[in-house]
Formats: sequence, C-alpha cells, structure tokens
Amino acid sequence: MHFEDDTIVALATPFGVGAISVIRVSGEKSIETIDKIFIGKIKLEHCRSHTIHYGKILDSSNELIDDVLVSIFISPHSYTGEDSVEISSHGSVLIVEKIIKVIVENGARLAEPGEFTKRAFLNGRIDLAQAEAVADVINSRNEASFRGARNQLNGLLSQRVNFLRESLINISSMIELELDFAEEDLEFVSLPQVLEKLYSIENEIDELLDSYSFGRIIKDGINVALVGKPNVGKSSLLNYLLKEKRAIVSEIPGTTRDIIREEVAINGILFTLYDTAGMRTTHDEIEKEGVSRSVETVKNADVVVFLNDALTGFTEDLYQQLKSITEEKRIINVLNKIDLVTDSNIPSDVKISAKTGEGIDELFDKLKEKALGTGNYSEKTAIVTNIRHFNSLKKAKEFIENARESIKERLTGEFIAVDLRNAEDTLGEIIGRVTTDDILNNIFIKFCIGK
Ligand SMILES: Nc1nc2c(ncn2[C@@H]2O[C@H](COP(=O)(O)OP(=O)(O)OP(=O)(O)O)[C@@H](O)[C@H]2O)c(=O)[nH]1
Ligand SMILES: [Mg+2]
Repeated sequence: MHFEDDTIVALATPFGVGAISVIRVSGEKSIETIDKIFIGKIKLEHCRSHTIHYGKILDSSNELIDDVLVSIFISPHSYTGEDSVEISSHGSVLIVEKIIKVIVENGARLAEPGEFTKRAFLNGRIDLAQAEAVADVINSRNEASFRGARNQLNGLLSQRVNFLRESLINISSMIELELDFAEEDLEFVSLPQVLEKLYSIENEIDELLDSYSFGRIIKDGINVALVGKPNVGKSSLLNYLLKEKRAIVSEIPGTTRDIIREEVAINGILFTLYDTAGMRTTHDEIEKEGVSRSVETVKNADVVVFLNDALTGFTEDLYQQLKSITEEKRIINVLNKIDLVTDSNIPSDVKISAKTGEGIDELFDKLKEKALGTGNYSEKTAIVTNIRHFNSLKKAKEFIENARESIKERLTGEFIAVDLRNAEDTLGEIIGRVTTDDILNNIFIKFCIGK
C-alpha cells in the first residue's frame, strides 16, 4: 500500500449552476497552495482548524475570479485526515473551472474518482466497508437504503467482521503456539473446543450471509413483474399503484406491447414495477417480441405478481409456464376485478380490484413478505448490502469449513492454521485490513470525482 501525498483538487458539489459550489483541496500542501491565490485578512497558514475565512481568489495574472469563503481543516481532523481546504464560490461553471485551473497551476492535481475517500481510508479515518458506505449513502434514494447505508457507515458491519476476525486470530494463535511446542507435547488447545468455537463463528457468518438478500433489497429495491394473460388488468394495477395513468388501459386484449418500468416508494421501500405484455401465443410479430420481453422480465424479477381475472378464471397453463422460468416461491397469485363478482373460489393469495383499490394494502404486505422474508433486522443489526462483502464472507466460511474438516481428519496443526489464516485474511478484505491495489481501484473507480 502506498500513500500518496500530493495535493489534489476537485469540485465536490454537482457540476452546473447553483447558489454555491464547493471545491475541495486535500494534501500536505493544500493550505500553502491556496494561500498563493487567496487574499483574505490573514494568511491561511496562521489560521486554526475548523475556521472559515472570507476573501478573494485571484487568477495567475492577479485578476479577480470570485469572492469566496474558505474553510480550513488541519490534519488529522479532516475528512481525508490530511490538511484540507474547502472553497465555497458562487455556483457558476465558469468560476469553478477558473478556480480549479489556478489551483492546478499552483501545484495541485485533479483528483481521481473517490480519491478523497480513498485517502480517508488509507489514513485510517474509516475502514474499507465504511468507505464503500459513503457511496451508498450518497446514492440512496429511499429511506430503507439510506438506513442500510448509514448502518454500514456507522461501522456496524465492520465491528461484527472485526470481532469474528479476532476470534479466528485467537484460535489460530493457540494452534500455532501448540505447533511451536509440539515436541514437548503440551496441550494448549482442546480440539473439541476449537471445533465448537469455529462452529459458532460459522453460524455468525451464516447470519450475515442471510442478511444479504434483505440488504440487497433495501439498497436496490424490489423488482416486481406484473404478468398474466392479456386483459387481466396488469396495466390498470400499475396505474393504480403509481396513482397516475401511466400505461394505456383498454378492453382490447394485447394493449401493452413493451415493458413499462416505473419506480414507486412505499413505506420507505423502493419498488420497481414492470408492466408486461399479456402472455399468449400470437402471430403478431410486435406482440411476439413483447411476450418474449415479458419472459425476460419474469426471470429478473424478485417477485412475480401473477394476475388472473375473476370473471375468466385461473389460467393454469400460464402458471405452469411461469413456474418453469422462475421459482414458485417468488410468485404471488393475485385475483383481480373482484368488484365484478360477488364471491369467488378461484385459487389466489390475494384478491384485489385495480379499479376500486380493494385488497391493494394486503398485496403490498405480501410483496414485502415475499421480498424481504421474515428475517428480523433492525437498525442495530449488521446487514450485508454489498456483493463484495457477501463473496468474502462466503469464502471465509469455506476456509473455516476446511479447517474443521482438517481437525476431524486429525491432520496436523499446519493444515488447520493455514485455513484459519486464509479465513482471517478474507474477512480482513471486507474492512480493508488486507487489500490489493486491484480491490481498492475497483471500489473507488465507482465513486464520483470530488468524493
Ligand atoms: N371492473 C374492473 N375492471 C378492470 C379491473 N382491472 C382492469 N379492468 C378493466 O379490464 C380491461 C383490461 O385492463 P388492462 O389494464 O388494459 O389489462 P392488461 O392486463 O394490461 O391487458 P394487456 O395489456 O392487453 O395485456 C380494461 O377495460 C380495464 O378497465 C378491475 O379491477 N375491475
Ligand atoms: Mg396492459
């Protein structure tokens, strides 16, 4: 791991016109660099950390660019852990470009995507899982994903992973100690005890792995496909859920040809709804394409809302077809148009009317239940929301299983120790105790510049 110590600069607010723009500068020479172009009451180098100063920024020919406010953060008390300066200017694209240009002329370089956060990580301000959560917090668009990301930024997952890693280190050091003294026949560890400890660590890893399906959904939302025969009311249901006439509804079967995708947040959870072309055998080329797109949508959906018409009955053939392209547990059988019948014994999980709204709340409960499962997660539980963390946990679990096997087969301590060390390293990757340039680059390239 190498520490970069040059001074970097980037716009931290969105590019465009606004009330103000904030330009961020970080690195050992950041205060010195800004002092060269900033005319205020006193030199910034004499200012205390966490103070704000009014003044003017001049370009290289001493022309005024803008009057600004400059905030000073002195190492280690800054986001990156380095000396940092934030310049708030008027929110103009031209002004921002000019200010960044003159800062670069005075020795800074343009920051790479995520470089400020990368430095925060490299300087030990936050661990890797927290750095990743910074991007998630920024990108979260609904309450649930925000809470999940906040939970990770607060370090809940890191603490849990750290704890597991330390437990493994304790076990492997005991085993290694035993190896050192093998000739003297000392018994530092009882193998049944080690097995028991490994089991309990594995169980904890399983809990974290289980939380991923929930974590992924709170982060990305729930993909819901509305499917059924033509005319059962898929588009009507979509419109009802969105509270707008988004899709064309008509009594003519085969109205919807293309997939209509819309997002709606309900009780803080993001649902992405896909209205599809009614599934039937057709010779119409356009409708045929629509039907094959419906099949694709079903394959990618977390939940499939299978609609049937209370007047025309349950379409068993389509149900069989759906079961062949998605798991049965993802399907909710919904009977629509119950306003048109007095009583119905057609099989269904929920009965609704896309016209009157009857049964829609119940449908939401079912949707949430299907997608989120019955796991008991709260804001205080560590939740895995990131595929990288999920994969590392899975790998760590495999190493622990290998170690347990080695113990059972009475292999020598070396075998056990190697697997345990590997498991420790794999857990270490999550929080960044163990990293490679590849891992880091992969993570930070996804950030925006200025973050
Ligand atoms: N009474 C009543 N009519 C409904 C209900 N839902 C839909 N309809 C009517 O059923 C007809 C078909 O509705 P759509 O929403 O277009 O059906 P669809 O499933 O999208 O049909 P395609 O796009 O052709 O596959 C329209 O005339 C709707 O007004 C309902 O709950 N009650
Ligand atoms: Mg339709």
